[in-house]
Amino acid sequence: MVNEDLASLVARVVSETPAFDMHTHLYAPEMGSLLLCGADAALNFHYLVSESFRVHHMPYRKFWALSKAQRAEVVWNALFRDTSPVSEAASGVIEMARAMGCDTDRLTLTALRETLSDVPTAEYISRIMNLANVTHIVMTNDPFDDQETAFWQAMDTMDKRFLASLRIDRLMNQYSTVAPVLAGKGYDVDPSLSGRSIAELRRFLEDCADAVHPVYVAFSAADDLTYPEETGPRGRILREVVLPFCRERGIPLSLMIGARRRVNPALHDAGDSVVQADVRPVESLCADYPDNRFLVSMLARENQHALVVAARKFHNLMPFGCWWFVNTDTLVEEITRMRLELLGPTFVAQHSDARVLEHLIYKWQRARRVLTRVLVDKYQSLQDSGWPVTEEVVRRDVERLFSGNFKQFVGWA
Ligand code: FIX
Ligand code: ZN
Repeated sequence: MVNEDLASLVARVVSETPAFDMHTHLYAPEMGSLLLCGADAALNFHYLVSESFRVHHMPYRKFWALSKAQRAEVVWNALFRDTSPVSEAASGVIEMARAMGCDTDRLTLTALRETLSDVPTAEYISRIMNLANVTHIVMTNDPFDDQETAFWQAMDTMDKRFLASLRIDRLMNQYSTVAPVLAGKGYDVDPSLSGRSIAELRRFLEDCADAVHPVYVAFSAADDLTYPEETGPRGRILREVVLPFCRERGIPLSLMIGARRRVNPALHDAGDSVVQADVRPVESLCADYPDNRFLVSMLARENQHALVVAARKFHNLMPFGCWWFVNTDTLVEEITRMRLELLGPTFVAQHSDARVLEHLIYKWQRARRVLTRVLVDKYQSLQDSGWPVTEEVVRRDVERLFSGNFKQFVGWA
């Protein structure tokens, strides 16, 4: 039987401790329409879109030909009118509606539209961040997205709560398609990485970093990440460009492994899937590059244990968050328990992956509920063994899990 005092102490400290959201798809408000918010954006979230097809079975083309507002209605009807919203993403809508003051007893799409704002004013952003108790939001900044890079020169003057991360998926995974783009921008590179290509790719990364000051550099991979990687350009770009760049600038490299892209392209962003990957390339990178730091999240449930064990072996490896398909109540609990049991509170407990501003609310409320459950259990055992579990102790641990470990790892002051 859990001691009630301990349970409420932990719940209070977890809810009071601010989180540093180290991976999102949100953007500073100065970046205009890139920052999504409001009911229609929330209902167009790709998690909900893919779930809605299981109910309405609409032809894909017909769905995508609809306006954003019409698609929101289709999703609403499928997941909230014709079905009970019990899934993680659907129940998240209810949770955020309630936190924003909607009457969830008789929630309608109209009420949701009236309550959530489509315009991310400074006050609205502050309100959402306060509800989520999030102090900082790390964006995902793609140097090959022209809509985004148009804002990069002004990045220094933007809302300081939003920080950049340099997302180089296209450079790493589609080099042959970006080489001509880079050449067009004045970098002397070619698809076979000959001549000055390596030095010029380094210059490209330096220019990007000077513009956005990323807290880390990141790329995602499926199960094809090998190390050393001898075929294709990625291995060379990693060894000769990205790792030295990160090392010399003191920036960690974030690897997001296990996303199998466009398994069903007709679903657009909702069409990506999961694949079990090999943890050995991560171990080898950590071993061969002790002066580099690696943030790693893996998408497959089956990879979580090996990743945690790898983090016991390599202190330059920081497991982070419970990503996408493992960001469900059951799996977050399993993963968080496993990490605490094998690593103590030395990992990054969660990131939101929010695509719509209001997502911060339910994603963080849930992260807090699960962490509370797990910590109460762990502290109860300690207390039963006579170890003093004070508020100070709980606060220190939760602060590390929600922000301190990340800040220390990226050297963020
Ligand atoms: O690669 C990523 O950063 C993923 O999080 C996204 O691609 C994905 O679409 C997503 O939003 C998952 O939560
Ligand atoms: Zn993401």
